[in-house]
Amino acid sequence: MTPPFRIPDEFIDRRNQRLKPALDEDYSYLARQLERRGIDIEAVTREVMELEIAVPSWGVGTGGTRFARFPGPGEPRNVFEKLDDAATVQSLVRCAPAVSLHIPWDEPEDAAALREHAAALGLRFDAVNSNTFQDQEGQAHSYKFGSLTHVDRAVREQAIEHNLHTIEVGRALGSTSITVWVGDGGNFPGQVSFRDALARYLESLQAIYGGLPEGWKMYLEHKLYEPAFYSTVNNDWGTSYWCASQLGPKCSCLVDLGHHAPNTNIEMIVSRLLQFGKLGGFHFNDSKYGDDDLDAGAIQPFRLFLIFHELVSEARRNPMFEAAYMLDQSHNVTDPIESLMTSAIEVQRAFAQAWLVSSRKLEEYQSKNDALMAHAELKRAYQTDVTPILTMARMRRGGAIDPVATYRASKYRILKSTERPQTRSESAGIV
Ligand SMILES: [Mn+2]
Repeated sequence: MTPPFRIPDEFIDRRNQRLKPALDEDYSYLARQLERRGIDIEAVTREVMELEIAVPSWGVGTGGTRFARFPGPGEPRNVFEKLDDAATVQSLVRCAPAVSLHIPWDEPEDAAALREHAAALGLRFDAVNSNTFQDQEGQAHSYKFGSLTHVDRAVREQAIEHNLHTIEVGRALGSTSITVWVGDGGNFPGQVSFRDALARYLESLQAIYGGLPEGWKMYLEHKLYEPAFYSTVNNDWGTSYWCASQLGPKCSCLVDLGHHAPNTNIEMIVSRLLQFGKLGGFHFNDSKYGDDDLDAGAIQPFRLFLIFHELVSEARRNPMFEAAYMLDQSHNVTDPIESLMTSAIEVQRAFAQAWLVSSRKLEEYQSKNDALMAHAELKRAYQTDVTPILTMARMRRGGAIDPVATYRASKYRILKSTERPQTRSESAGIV
């Protein structure tokens, strides 16, 4: 059997050679501009080269809405092929070396073989995600009315058991964290006791927390609505913070940008969680109205920058600070590989821009109540085109100067549509 097609490194190199003179020119011009502002471009480029953004296994397939899913050609048919696509993203952008799996969607029959496959592709496993928001075949109890917070103890125990199983799968794959999100909630006022459901949620989480292996972390993901439309159990960052605090030091909060009401000040939530030592990670995406799962930076790039301003400020205060960054998007009208690459670069962009803020100047303006100049300091960083920094970081890592153009020129998708002829409808949704 012919091995699956991979984009050869030489192909990337060859295309880079043509674009490199222009990149060098743009990079040195930006270096001179930044030097005038007292910024060493190389220091920023090094930071960008260190940033890692995990790719979700469900992100390499075409997503869908509540109405329909339109599968694309050559979609991965199993978890091995999902890793192949994630490796393609990584080979071109070189900032996405980890994959986040969803159990049971990605339940491996042979974890050792999957781990080996990932290692051969230069990938590792990020947080594993447990799924108790849909029923699986052969399952004894239904999650229709909840899982970890269900009124029936037997259902809760089944959901806890699934989380412990997810941890076991993660452990076999070399993962060191689990993200828990539940769809539990109510559609009608009166349907669910807010207080009792939260108490049950915490009790179930305590059982999962107790099963965390040494060195593992647990992330709680909150969401204000959907699939429950009136109330959810872990509905906001305050509830998430309270639960994470009750559980202990291994547990922290995960912020999915789409899981807030419109106009919520997400950067301020990020600041609060950082201040309280409970910011664990992110699911990056973008939205206009709700949990739209649009591509990161597509709608509100300034907000993404402001979020990274908080994160970079923390990294400057505490060099040991780290957070788990992951994309969580649904790709309905684009090639998922192209969207993942573009989004990873948008996350890098906001990160690099944030490093251009002078904390000294900002603090000085703040201390003088100079609102206009304080804001201008942020705006100057945000309005700087950092593309040459991102491109240089990517090229130095062996990635493509122009990832999307290189990907298209490689004919990867066309070749995959021949290699992967069957299209199987798969239930992957928005999480
Ligand atoms: Mn999410």
